[in-house]
Amino acid sequence: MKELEKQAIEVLNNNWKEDGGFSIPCANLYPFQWKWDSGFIAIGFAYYDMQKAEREIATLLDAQWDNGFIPHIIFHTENDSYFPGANFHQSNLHPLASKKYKSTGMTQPPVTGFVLEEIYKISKNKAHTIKYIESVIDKVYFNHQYFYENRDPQDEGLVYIYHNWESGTDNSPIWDDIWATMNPPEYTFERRDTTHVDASERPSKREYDHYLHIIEIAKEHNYSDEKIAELSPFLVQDPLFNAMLIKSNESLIKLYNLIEGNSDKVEQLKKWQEKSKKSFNDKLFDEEIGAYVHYDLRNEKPLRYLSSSSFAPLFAGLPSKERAAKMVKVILDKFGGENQYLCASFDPESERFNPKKYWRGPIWVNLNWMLFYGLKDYGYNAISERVKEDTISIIEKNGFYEYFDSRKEMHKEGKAGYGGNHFSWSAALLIDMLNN
Ligand code: 2M8
Repeated sequence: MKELEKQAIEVLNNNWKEDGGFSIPCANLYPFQWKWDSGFIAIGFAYYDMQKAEREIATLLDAQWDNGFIPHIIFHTENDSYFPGANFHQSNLHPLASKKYKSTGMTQPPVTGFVLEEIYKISKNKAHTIKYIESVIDKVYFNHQYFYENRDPQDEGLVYIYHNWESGTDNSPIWDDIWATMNPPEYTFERRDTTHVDASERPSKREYDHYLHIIEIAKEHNYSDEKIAELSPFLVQDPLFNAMLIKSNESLIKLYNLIEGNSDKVEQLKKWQEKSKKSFNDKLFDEEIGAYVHYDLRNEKPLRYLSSSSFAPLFAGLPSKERAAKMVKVILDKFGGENQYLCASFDPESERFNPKKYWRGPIWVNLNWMLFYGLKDYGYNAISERVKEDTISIIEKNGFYEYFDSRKEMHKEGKAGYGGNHFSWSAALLIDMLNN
């Protein structure tokens, strides 16, 4: 085993909380369980400790609400190193919220379905793993049902997110267009993130005002989906989020086919899938840009920007071969210059690009991981390998950071890793890439 893989295992083991049966993304900065982090982390565990992989997902699913919703943060412990915490979010306002766990009232990209399939592929004891999957898969199905029944007001097969934190790409420049339509009050609160990480690498105070304001609106209506759809100033169909749902639908179909007696669920999943795939391609592909873009459902217009989310649909097999070829050209022309590591999280040619600031430009390992597999699936082996080699290289040079500068010259001194260090999904997905 490579030294780097050993280090990755150490990062994961240190972030594991045995009592609660879950992992934190990173000490101090993110001291609870996050939904999509958990999925990526479980993939890493599956290579060397299947029991932890299983518990990670089981714990997440244990926090599911009675309407199928799975929250984005589960506050397993009291910890004031993070803001906004459980007391701010007040998930108990929703009548169907979990009585066992405090959480947020928003969600994150639905990765859990495809994570189960990944775990199954990695498993050396398939008979055991399929039994485990059988014990949890209905909860994931119920979560997809929640999305289709509550987050798709125009019955398009595309679900909305109502908060930038639901996208996972928190302060993406794409959201600037939405902030320009809002004028929230200047709230008084104490940020904790900027006590752990340099403020130049995190969102601004004014951005946080917007983030909190949307939650205040949702809270005023007890996190009612109907009211949120009617009133939230942020209502977006996100290509990353929807691609994750579609990818997970596909995995659920495959896994249910391995378990007897689920033909009704498979039929329903196929129906969702057909509609979702069609709308996704009809509505979210931008021919001029040559990739997928977000759609602002509140203001009824596309948000025409290139970001790493624009390429995530490759991972879900969504674009036709012709479209995939266009996307690859865009990746190489705009993100893949010889002085750049792949793949920046936002268009490096845009004036909104900032290579140090969180989701406004830096490289993220989870998005690279999807790109690596997506490109490989479409037969772009050389560029897929480049994404993998670049990912390994930036971690080797800097450590297991949360995000990385895309400019090669910045890596010479090994100080081009930003945000939190010893970050779980950077470690987990590196383990996967090293084994593929
Ligand atoms: C970041 O988001 C949290 C809020 O959810 C934060 O900044 O406080 C994002 O990168 C998100 O995608 C990630 O899941 C989370 C934990 O790693 O951190």
